[in-house]
Amino acid sequence: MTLTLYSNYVNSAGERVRIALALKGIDYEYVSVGEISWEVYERINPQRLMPALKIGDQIVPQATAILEYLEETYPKPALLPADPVLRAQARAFAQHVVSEMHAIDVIRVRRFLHNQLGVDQEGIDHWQNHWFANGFAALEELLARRQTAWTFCFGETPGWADLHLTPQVTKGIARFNVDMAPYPLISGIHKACVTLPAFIAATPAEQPDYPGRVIEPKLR
Ligand SMILES: N[C@@H](CCC(=O)N[C@@H](CS)C(=O)NCC(=O)O)C(=O)O
Repeated sequence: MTLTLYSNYVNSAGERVRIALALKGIDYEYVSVGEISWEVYERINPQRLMPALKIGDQIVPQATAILEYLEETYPKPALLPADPVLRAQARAFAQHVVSEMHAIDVIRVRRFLHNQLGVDQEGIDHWQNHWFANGFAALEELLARRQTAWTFCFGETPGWADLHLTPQVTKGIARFNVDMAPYPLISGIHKACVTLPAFIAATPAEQPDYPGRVIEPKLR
């Protein structure tokens, strides 16, 4: 089955999928939404969010749904732990990144705050910092309560939770000046992940549409 990933270099939800594809060694075609235009992309993915995966002639939006598909269809190497409780904990950890952090810090939310509700840049920064700190504090505590201090979130090999955590941490440090000092467990796992080939291959700088530096989307 031919797989086509619609994403762009800076798309952190897409980066999760790119890491999974690389960890599983799956071939796919990369299509930059910036290059085909949003008008064209909207016809492909009515949710109008990146990423989306085209499987044959079918489209699947939402990174989590795509990751579930990949895990079910390409089970080796498994990204979720074998133990059912650890699996649930890995999913819960990932869901915290997706729903309680990323969904709140995306550009369309910041644009709405700024353009519709009149929040100034200082207020936007406050919003951003609050949700990054709130999210990372909860994730750090989840890691601290693990029964085993694994190298990665829930095992000795990188998986589901790590591929959610790493792009969020990288983005927090590089683009939002998040101070990671209060989160030593997260920082240790992030450090272990960013040196791995699958994680490097998924970074913004390795994508064909990378313009040489990350260009921050404008609020207005
Ligand atoms: N819940 C979605 C979120 C996708 C999402 O928000 N993607 C961002 C980029 S990281 C996007 O498409 N932003 C375009 C916009 O906000 O207009 C997922 O996990 O796939």
